[in-house]
Formats: sequence, structure tokens, C-alpha cells
Amino acid sequence: MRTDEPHAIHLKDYRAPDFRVPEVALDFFLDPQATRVAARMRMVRTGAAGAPLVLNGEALKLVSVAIDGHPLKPDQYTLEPELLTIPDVPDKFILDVVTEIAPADNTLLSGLYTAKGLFCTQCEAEGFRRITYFFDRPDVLAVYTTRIEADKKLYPVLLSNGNLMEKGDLANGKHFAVWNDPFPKPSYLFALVAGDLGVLEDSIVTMSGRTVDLKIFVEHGNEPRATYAMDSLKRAMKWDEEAYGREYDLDIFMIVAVSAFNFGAMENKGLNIFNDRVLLASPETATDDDYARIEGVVAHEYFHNWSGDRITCRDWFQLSLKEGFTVFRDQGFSADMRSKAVKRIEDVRALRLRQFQEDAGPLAHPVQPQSYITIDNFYTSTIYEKGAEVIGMLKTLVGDEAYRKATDLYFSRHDGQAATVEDWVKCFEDATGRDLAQFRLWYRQAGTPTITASGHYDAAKKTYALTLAQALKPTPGQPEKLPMHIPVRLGMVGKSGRALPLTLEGDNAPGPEERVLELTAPQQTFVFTGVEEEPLVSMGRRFSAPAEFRIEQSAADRTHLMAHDPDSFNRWEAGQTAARTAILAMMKGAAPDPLYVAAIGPVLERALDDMAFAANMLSLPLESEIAMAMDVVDPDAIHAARVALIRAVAAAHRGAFDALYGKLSDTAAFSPDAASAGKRALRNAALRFLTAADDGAAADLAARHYRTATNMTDMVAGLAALARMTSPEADKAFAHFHDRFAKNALVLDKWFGLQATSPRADTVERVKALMKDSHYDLKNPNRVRALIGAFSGNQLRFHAADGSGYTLVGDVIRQLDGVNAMVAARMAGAFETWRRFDPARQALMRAELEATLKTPGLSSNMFEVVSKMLA
Ligand code: B3K
Ligand code: ZN
Repeated sequence: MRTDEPHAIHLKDYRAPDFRVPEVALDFFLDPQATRVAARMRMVRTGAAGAPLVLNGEALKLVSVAIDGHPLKPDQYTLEPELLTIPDVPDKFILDVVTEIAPADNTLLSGLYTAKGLFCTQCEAEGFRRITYFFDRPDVLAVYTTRIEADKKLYPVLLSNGNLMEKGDLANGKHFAVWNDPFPKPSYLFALVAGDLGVLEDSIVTMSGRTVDLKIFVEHGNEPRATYAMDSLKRAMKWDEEAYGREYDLDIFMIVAVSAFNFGAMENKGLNIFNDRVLLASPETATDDDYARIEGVVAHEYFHNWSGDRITCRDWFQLSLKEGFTVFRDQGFSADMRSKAVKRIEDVRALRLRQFQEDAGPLAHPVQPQSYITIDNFYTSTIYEKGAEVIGMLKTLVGDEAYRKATDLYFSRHDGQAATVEDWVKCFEDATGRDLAQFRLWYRQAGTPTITASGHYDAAKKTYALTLAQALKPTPGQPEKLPMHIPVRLGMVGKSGRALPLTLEGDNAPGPEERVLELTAPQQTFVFTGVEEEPLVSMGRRFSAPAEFRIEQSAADRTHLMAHDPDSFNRWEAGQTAARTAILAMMKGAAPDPLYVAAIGPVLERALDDMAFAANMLSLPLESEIAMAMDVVDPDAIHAARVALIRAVAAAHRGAFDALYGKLSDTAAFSPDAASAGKRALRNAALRFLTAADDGAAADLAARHYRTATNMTDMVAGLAALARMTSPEADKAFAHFHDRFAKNALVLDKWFGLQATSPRADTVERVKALMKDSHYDLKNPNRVRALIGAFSGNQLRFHAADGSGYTLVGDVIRQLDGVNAMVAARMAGAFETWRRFDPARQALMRAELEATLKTPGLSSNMFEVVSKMLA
């Protein structure tokens, strides 16, 4: 057990820094084992006279420190493991610090590290302090000049933020480059890359007519696999000009792809660094989902240039200010590039899967947390995805035009600043004149509100009274909750299938067919008049709030909405609710709901009208989504019932699935566009049902699908079907895939992942065997996530009743903690739902968590998540 319990940092303790640092000059002498960093910083006191200079530093060897050119003697400063304190400093001075670091030993992948012969940095949130001593906090903004010196043969490419000022050759086979970034930025946006890389080049002319060079650096030979990212970047740059009036500001924008990275990508000013998983794509190696993710992440990081870089966060409690907003921006971009309805469905699905789960468990926290031990643990779905939902609600409440006015105001008012969530909301109040006091609760209160609707139709008066009630359960540290300000978008559908006008009592003209009600009290009744027939309420259209919408509806009502709701999102939602209800009933012994099974008929008949949407209509709620609806989760029963419902649908519509599959089986050349991807998604959805029996015939079809595939999407669909089966066909296909892609790490990750997510009874054993595969590597986060991360998302097998899944993951996270604590702590999230299972499983999971907490030398990252889960 840790004795030095790490202490928490609280928002209420925020204090402005005592010094400004207008300029920083960094001089890097690169060497994998001993890199020397000479930092020169101009310091100006802004706080209390006489306050000491206290700088962050971690895993550094201090070589020398000097003030205004005078080296300090050891008694003039104190050095602690994570701080350098100089008690006596003037009000204005130049500080020179020389440190030495060992990038090759940096398995945490935070600060400066090497991977496959490449130097690269990751400084968000607190990695810069692993490079030199500094005010490693987001409210200290400096102009950086970076000089890099390195061996020319090994590291021909030398990059940092901003514009290239100078480069040249030096003696001993060395060379150098000098970069200057004129935009003041916090240290977390600093970046450096050095290595032998290929480059894909392009350029774009911005809205004011400036030409910007675009460069994507990749391993030699991978240049063609960066063309989709380049294309996405150009579209994103244009979109941000049109949708938000944001123009790019430097003369060059660069992206570098690296193979060892703790998460997706990083928005360093002018030099984004990407996990190659979200950058490289070709039809032979990437699925349609990969393409969509690349488009989204390239846009996300680019959009940060304004929402994050030009305007950054005052402190890490404001993280959602940049992350929630930037997610909202990238979601809008992807929706415009693809289908709005399908994008919304995917986003809501992801939100429910991760964020609702987080909100319902021991790690629940508000969009603006009040305290943390390790900020790395707070790059969560709540900060990102719920943060984006909060912005979506603001837009819904104020309308599109006022939204743009507010964001324009935000960008002009706070450009160059480190801002707060409060600054952001204030811009909405100032731009629209609305009072958002109650709305601010969305930032402060954790938990997913429930909105329960009940209606009363008065046939004689032709009125419909709709009562909406909101409730929010306690979450850790927040026993009492206040009522929220919730936009509820809705429509009413008649039994005939027509949309009914929504005229509220007191309106002087017939109302529209859709409107947004503002729920602000614990309970409110809205009376609609002129309602010609008893309506079915279509509530929470397009998911107008990150809430759980509840309304008493029969299976017949749901299947009616599934077919007739004019809002396609809610047609999908009705289908999901119907399927979930059916599966829950089947777990109690009911037969598959014949109404739901029949309702798939019309979906198939209309499938070709919007294929991507139809594919979503055909995809049943995931096992973990069904678990969310249970008080005590029974993973085996959920799996069995879900499979039984799929089989019932498959049996009832065999002919239609066959016909659809055949019709979509042409061999047009691959194109990653949304329409082509939708077609593949629909065909692969049909394959899921056509192979539902998991028997010999199913294996033959899946194997044929795999063998005849001309792109990775179809190969993976075939392989995913085979992964469910124990058959020679499956073994053959997996062996073939392995041999064909053994040299391609990203594709091999799929091979690991598909086996880890299999429902087969021997999955735990197979995962253990795969951990001994020569390609498995605890030091590579992508590989660990592909195998262990995927396995812990396999509800059926991770939660195996004998506890074998828990031990497997428990052992890995404890071992990984010593290698890469950030990734390990994130992976420990697998145990987050432990209290929602039966007592036997709870005890097994608890034992893993307790064993973890007792591990000697446990990181504070892991300590924080595990102790909170056990609290
Ligand atoms: N801002 C980074 C995330 C950094 C995570 C640090 N633990 C990527 C992004 O959200 O765009
Ligand atoms: Zn981001």
C-alpha cells in the first residue's frame, strides 16, 4: 500500500502565477541516452514582491542553473524530486537552465521520447516538465524559439512549432534547425520531432488569400497512406473558415505520424503529432471506420488551433473548454461531410457506451471537475463527449445564428488568452441576452439526468397535456442535486403516421411540427391544443440533451415510431428501445418480440434509400448497453438473449437479407466516401444476420466473404463473423490474415482485437497465448489496447464467472503501471462497473482492485482511479 498518499489539487485553490515568461529559447542536443536541453527564459514578476521562483521538473538531471548569466551555487536553490525553488530572484531576469534527459528510457511516452528511431514529444498535460524546469501550467504563455542539433544521417528531419528560421550543417556529421513560433503558447503545446521521415506535401490558400504549406511526415514508404489525412485536413481548414470564420495563422502546418503514442493525437501549435492509427489509411489496410476516424481526428486536432491554441485553458479544470468545444466542432464537420443522422447516431451510441457508464459509476465527475490527483486521468468521456453535448444544448437553446454570434465573440474577446468555462458561458449571455445561470449546472453537476414524460389526451377538448419530470441521482461527492435547464426537442406523431402540429396553450397561431421545450423545474406540464388525434410523443429528438428520456410506450407504439417518426434519429432510437426491451424480456423467458421482428421487414424494404442509416437500424444495442438497463448485470444471459433475437430476425427475413446481400455485392473500385461506406456497412450488416446460426454454412459464407473481399472493411466483417465460430474455416482465415499482414502493425492490431472480442469459450486462453506472441509488446500502447483493451470490452468473456478474465486484465494493468502509468490507469477503467454485477463477480473484481492498490511503487495515476473505484 502507498504510504505517501498523493494529494489532490482543487479548483478553488487556483492562484495566478507569480511570473510571466514572455520568451523561451530552447537548445536541444539530441542523443537517445543523454539529450542536453539548454533553456533560456525571460522572467518578469507579476505577483507578490519577494516571492520565490518555483518551477516544475520531473525525471530531470539538472546540469546548471544561472540568473542573468551568473551560475547559482547549490545553496542558492533547492531541488526536490518535482520542484526547483530559487528563493531569491530579481523582478526581471534571464534564467538559464541546462538539463539532461534520457529519451530512450522514457516508456511513459510523456515529455521527449524515442520510438523506432524517432525523437518525439508529448507535453500535454504535464510532459514539458520532463524536458526542463518550467512553469508547466497552461496559464503561462510564451513565445518559443527552438534550436535542434542532431546527427544528420540518423535525423535528417528536425521539426518544432512555428516557422523555420534557419538550418545548416555542422561539424561531425551534425546539423541544426531553428524554429520560431510567434504565437504565445503554454508549455503543453510545445513539440519537437527529429528523425528520418518521408513527407507528403500540399498547400492551401486561406480565406484571406495566404498560401499555407501543408506537410505530413510519415515513415518512408507510407506517404501514399497519408493522402486521405491530407484531403481531410484541407476540407477541415475550409470548413472552419465557413462554419466558424476561423483562418489558419502560420505559414506552415505540419503533422507527424508516430507508432508509439499514448492516445489519438496532439494539437501542438503548427506541429500536430498523431498516433499513426488515426492517420494512415489505404483500402487494403483501413476499414471505413478507420477512414471516418482519421477524418474526424485530423479535423479535431486542426480545429484546436483556435479552440485550444489561440485560446487555451487557464487551468486543467477548464479542460472541457477546449476539448468539449473541439469535439463539438469535429462532430459538426463530420456530420457535414457525411450523414447528419448517422453521425448523430454514432455519437450518441459512443456517449451512452462510455460517458453514461462513467456517470453511473465511482469515477463520475462533472464536465468541470472540482479536484483531481492526476490530470491525465481526466481526459475522459465526460470532459470530451458530455462537454460537447453541453455545447450542443447551448446551440439548441439559442439557435444557430446566435450560436455563431457567441462563438465569434468568444474568439475575438479571448484570443491570446488562457480562458475559463465561465468566460465561455458569459460570451453566450452577452451575445444573446439570455440568463444562463441555471444552465451552468451542466458544468458543475455530474450524473445523467432522467426525464420522465407522461401525457394525457383529452379527446373532447383536443388537448394533450405533457408532463415532464427530471431527476438526477447522487454521484460521488454530490449527494444533492439541483434541477437543470434541459432542452427537450420533440414532435408528435398520429396513429395514422402523420406529424401533428405542436401548438402550445396561449400560442396565437398553429405551431410547428417540432419544437424545443425548456425544462427548468423538477416537473412541468405543457398543454398542447388542437390535437386532432391521440398522439405518440417522439421525445428527445436528435438527442437534445445528454439525458435518459423515458416515456411509457407499448411495443406497438415503438414499432410505429420506428416506421413513421419523421425524425430519423428517433426512428433509430425507437428501434433500439424496442430491441432492448425485447432482449430484457427474453432474459426473463419471453419469446422474441414478434412486433420487433416484424418491424425489421419495412427497414429492409427501404434499406437502399439510405444504406448507412439502414445499417444502423439493423444493429442491435450492444451487450454493454443492455447491461446499463439492468440492476444486476448478467453477462451470460444478455449474450444469449441478444444472439437469440438476432437469430429470430435472421430466420424471419432470410430471403430479404439474402436478396440485399446479393444486390450489394458488386465490385466497384474502392472509394472511402460516405455513400460507398454506407453500402459496405449495409452489406456487412446483412452478413451478420446471414451468418447468425454460427454453423457450417455460416462459416462457409463468412469465409467466402473474407476471401473475396477487395478492401479491409469487408475482410474484417468476414473475419468478425468467423471469430464467433470454432471452425477450421475460422482458423484458416485468421492464419492467412496474420501472415499477410505480419509486417503491418496497424492491421495486425485488428487481428489481435478480433480474437480478443470473440464470444468463444476459449477466449481467455487465446488472449493469454496471444500475449506470448512475438508481436505482443507491453511498451506499445496500440498493441496493448488492441489486445487487452479490446478484451476488457468483451463483456461476456471479461466477466467470465470464474474470474479468469479479471485476473488476466488485473495482472496486465499492474505490470503496465510500471511501464506506462497513463495507459495502465486508463485500462483499469475496465473495473469501473464492478458494483453492478452479482456478489461473486463483485468479490473477484474487488480482489483485483485491492491487489492493485497494494502493488509496491504504484503510480499516482493508478492510485487515483483504483482508490476511487473502491471508495
Ligand atoms: N489534447 C490531446 C489529449 C492529450 C491527453 C493528455 N493525457 C488530444 C486531443 O484531445 O486533441
Ligand atoms: Zn482535443
